[in-house]
Amino acid sequence: MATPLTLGIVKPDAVETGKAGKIIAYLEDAGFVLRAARLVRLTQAEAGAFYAVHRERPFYSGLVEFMTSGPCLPMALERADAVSHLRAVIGATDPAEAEAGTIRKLYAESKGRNAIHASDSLENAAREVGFFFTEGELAGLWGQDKRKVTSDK
Ligand code: 3AN
Repeated sequence: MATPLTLGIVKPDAVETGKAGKIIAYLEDAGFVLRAARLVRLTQAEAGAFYAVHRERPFYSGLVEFMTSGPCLPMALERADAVSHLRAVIGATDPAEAEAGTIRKLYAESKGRNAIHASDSLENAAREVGFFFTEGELAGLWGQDKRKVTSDK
């Protein structure tokens, strides 16, 4: 079975406008379990490294500036088919093109300020979860006995 963990980040626009709780509630209702989460203020170096894959894109410097503009909330999220399911529920990059009922349709302002990040592949999910959380945190926050079974909700 595919790894059930993926990385979501409530971006600075959604934290600033008080949407973080609503987004977490949406994700929990969609069957995701919060394995780890932390409010952080990324440095330029951290945001630049996280989005290094977009280094050559015209929006890169604006993206780094935005992601460092305020606190954001990285989350290690567990669910069956976590990567593909999170991509499905966040909706298109541009909220104007996102399907009704998706997180970006509900909470995003624009293509740049689009409320949430989600890993786009299994490989990136592993890298991105590791960018924010240690193995010890992922294993240690939930005792094995308390860990919820991955939901197919
Ligand atoms: P997604 O987040 O939907 O996977 P990507 O990977 O194409 O989208 O882009 C990463 C991030 O870069 C987006 N979440 C968005 O914040 C920003 N971004 C992408 N395209 C643009 C654009 N044309 N103008 C401004 N920001 C953009």
